[in-house]
Amino acid sequence: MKKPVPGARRVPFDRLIECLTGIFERHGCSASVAAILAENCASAERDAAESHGLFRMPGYVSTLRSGWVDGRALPVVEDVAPGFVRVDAQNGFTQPALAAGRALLIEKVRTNGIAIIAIRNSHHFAALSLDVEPFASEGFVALAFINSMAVVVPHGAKAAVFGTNPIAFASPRADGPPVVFDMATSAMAHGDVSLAARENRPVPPGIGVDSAGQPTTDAAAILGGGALLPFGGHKGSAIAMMIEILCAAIVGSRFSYEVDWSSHPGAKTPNTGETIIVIDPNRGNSGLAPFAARVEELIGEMQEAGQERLPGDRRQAARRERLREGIPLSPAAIAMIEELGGH
Ligand code: NDP
Ligand code: PYC
Repeated sequence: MKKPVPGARRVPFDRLIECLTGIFERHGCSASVAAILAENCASAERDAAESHGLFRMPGYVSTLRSGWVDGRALPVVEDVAPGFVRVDAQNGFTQPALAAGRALLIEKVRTNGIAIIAIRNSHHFAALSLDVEPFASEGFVALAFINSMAVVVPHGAKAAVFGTNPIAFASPRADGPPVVFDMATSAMAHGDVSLAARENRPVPPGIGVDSAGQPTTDAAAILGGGALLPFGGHKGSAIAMMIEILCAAIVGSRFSYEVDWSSHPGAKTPNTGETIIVIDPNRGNSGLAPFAARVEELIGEMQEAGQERLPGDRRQAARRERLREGIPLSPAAIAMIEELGGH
């Protein structure tokens, strides 16, 4: 785990949520939207998801100020088929839209064994793991996708078309918290490239290209006219394409390349879509062993084979430590919070 920055102050998780709620409300969110976003952002910070916690607060605020997103939007939930919930976020944030559709989604999963929620006209600026983990805590398997903004060049192409389009997956297991993975389908998340640029650090080779399409390790060149590459060459590129289809085409959202901030200076959040597939694993039980026990067997085998770190382990360890000791806030983070009107 990263060492806390010298001079960092620890604040309790609930206190951080309270402070961020105030910032969101002060910048035009309704009380309910502010509460959801604040908990989401503080949870990312609690889990040491550095590129999608407090780092995102200035972007949220400049986007709200720009008028690009509606912080008071009331999502519209539609029951479109036995296994299909559609939510129009009405140009608001994705998390309140997911909260609005969640009860109907769970009811459908319990009835059918599987259901999908497809959210459109929505802004997601956060860590996707937080959207899937609660389903696994209730005993379901969940798979989520978001498309973002065109910063990723398809394999072999010359211009950015795809977003950084993350996938997150969560499954219950018998002897521990849900096993979760959460990953951008770009070779690096845009947020991590931005952190590297801010700290004047190079990124590893294979992450991106400059404005002439040449490979570069200069984070600023990738952000300033260059682009990111998909992870895993043609394979990651195909998955990024699938996510565009699942998040945009399936529900009438924008593709990443259709996001256009030019009329709203300061806007940073993509207005696209999120799709989540939720499965009741007990419906598929073959009788071999309960689902969560089978997952535990698989994890045991992976560990026996030498995998010491599972996906999600780092976040869980950070969560345990930060809930106990408080969330470390660097002097720069404290200054940023104060500048945004937080106290
Ligand atoms: P990482 O590459 O850091 O990690 C991807 C996954 O692999 C995580 O589940 C991680 O677990 C796991 N992992 C990392 N290293 C190891 C290892 N050595 N052994 C086993 N497992 C490992 O994530 P990304 O940089 O791709 O994504 C960062 C965040 O950016 C995500 O939360 C994502 O949702 C977010 N994002 C959001 C977007 C949006 O539109 N809102 C767009 C793109 C990204 P662990 O988490 O425990 O480290
Ligand atoms: O880090 O790639 C990213 C990202 C895009 C939108 C929100 N986060």
